[in-house]
Amino acid sequence: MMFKNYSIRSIFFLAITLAFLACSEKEKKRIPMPTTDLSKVSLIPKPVHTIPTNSAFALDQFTAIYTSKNATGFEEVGTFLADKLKAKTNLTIPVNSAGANTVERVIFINQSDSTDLDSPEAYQLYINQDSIILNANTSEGAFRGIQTLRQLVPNESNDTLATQKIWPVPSGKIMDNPNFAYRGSMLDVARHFFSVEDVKKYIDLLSYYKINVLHLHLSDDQGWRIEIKSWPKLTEIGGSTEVGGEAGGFYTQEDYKEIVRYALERYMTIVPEIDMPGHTNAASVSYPILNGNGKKPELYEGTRVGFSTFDTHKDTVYAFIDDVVREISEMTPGPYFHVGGDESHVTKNNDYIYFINKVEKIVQKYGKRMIGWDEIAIADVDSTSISQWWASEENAKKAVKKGMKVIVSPAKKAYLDMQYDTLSKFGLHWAAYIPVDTAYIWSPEDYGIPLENILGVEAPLWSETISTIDELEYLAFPRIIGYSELSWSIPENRDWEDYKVRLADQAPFLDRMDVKYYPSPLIDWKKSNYTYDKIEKD
Ligand code: TNX
Repeated sequence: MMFKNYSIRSIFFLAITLAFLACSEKEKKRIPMPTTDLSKVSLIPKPVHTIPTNSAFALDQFTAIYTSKNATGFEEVGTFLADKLKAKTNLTIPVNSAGANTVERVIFINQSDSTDLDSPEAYQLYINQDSIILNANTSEGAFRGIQTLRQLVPNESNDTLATQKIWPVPSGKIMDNPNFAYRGSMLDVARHFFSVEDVKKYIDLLSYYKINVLHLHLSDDQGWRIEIKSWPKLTEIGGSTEVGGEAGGFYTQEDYKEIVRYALERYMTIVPEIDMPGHTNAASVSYPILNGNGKKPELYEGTRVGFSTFDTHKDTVYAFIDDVVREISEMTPGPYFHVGGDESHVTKNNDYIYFINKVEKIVQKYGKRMIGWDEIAIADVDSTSISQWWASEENAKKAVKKGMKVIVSPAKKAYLDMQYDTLSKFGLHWAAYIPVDTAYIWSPEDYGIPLENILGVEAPLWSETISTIDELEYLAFPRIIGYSELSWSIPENRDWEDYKVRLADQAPFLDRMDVKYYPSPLIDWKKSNYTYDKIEKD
């Protein structure tokens, strides 16, 4: 029964494992395991199916990781897991080491060819007393699977079971795959700049919850944040300011590539956004020829929106956009380029339509799919372009009519920059106050957008009111954890009462990662008795 879904290759692989384990049988003493319940572990996002078998795998110093040979990316996934287990437990677990004769238990990360795992991110976890087998058809699926495994490892060892420290991993079977392919967060690095280190920390936290897209809002009225070699003043001038008159900043192309590389290592796609034709003051101050609002552009450090626009009729503007899209696309392996398109209040309607039509062609010329805020659906956009619905239901309907996919980001529910309540230290409240329960209790499926048009969910974090990583974390956590579940887990597996207990159990992880989350009074946070040295980050 347990092995019903195994492919021939998996069975062969398993046979080798069992033979290997049998060899070490002599020295092996089976450690009595506590009774467990895999279905009660606080996993977020909740997997599709969980079947407990009430025993445990004894993770300890005699455990080793093996991965499928010649399967691209699998060994790296194994090494990633070993690093994270080291940070959590201080165990040094070898990966694919030959002749480790002290090994008593194994974690196999196995490339399967099972048709049950047809979505690229699907995985199955079989946790037995002596082995954990993680099956996935792709290394991406294996990567999602090891996030589940990380969450299954207890925060503390059980020191009464044997002479060595043991982390009992509850046994059973998990079968899982995502509800939506696009599970994103957006970070506005334009209103306030965030360093490469800050962005990496955010990426690492997001990937633990299986979020697979980070959308970077790289330009706005207050700042231009990405080096463009053919237009150097964008960062020299446009990158020098931010909201509130602080120093600004920008990513060099090397910085951006490093962010992309770090994200890719976590199977996360970076979506670059250059917001236009509005929200372009920083570009127009750098190169006034781009400006279309009839005024002399000046550096801007306030928070008003909707006053800037490119001149949509100048060839130079499109030559400029061609260069920008080309340079950024060359550094971006992901399939998307976000052109913004929101709140262009001083661009005439016809000019806006003309502009988006032309920019879509440029994006396609460089092999990318265009994403834009919901307003872009009023232009003659292609069905391959994507609308990010944040405000207007009418625009969302137009997008669906055009056969476009939609990213669901309703400001009233999914905006991470909205305050939790009237006492919140940071954030705005123009759309709503969004306490932790409101952020979770809604369904992307229930907004009248046909299921086949929903690409996924994204939670944007605008940065008018935040300028440090601590402030970023205060607004993003814990709400982003809920959005991960809204985009990964099926509706039947989403329930606030159940979720809030699982969320409470995230506290030890968040504390270990030094995340300054908002300790919402709606959650009975698990007290963290984390004692292990904080030097190494999980
Ligand atoms: C609206 S949402 C904006 C942003 C602001 C945000 C503040 C959207 C597409 N545009 O320019 O930063 O509100 O919440």
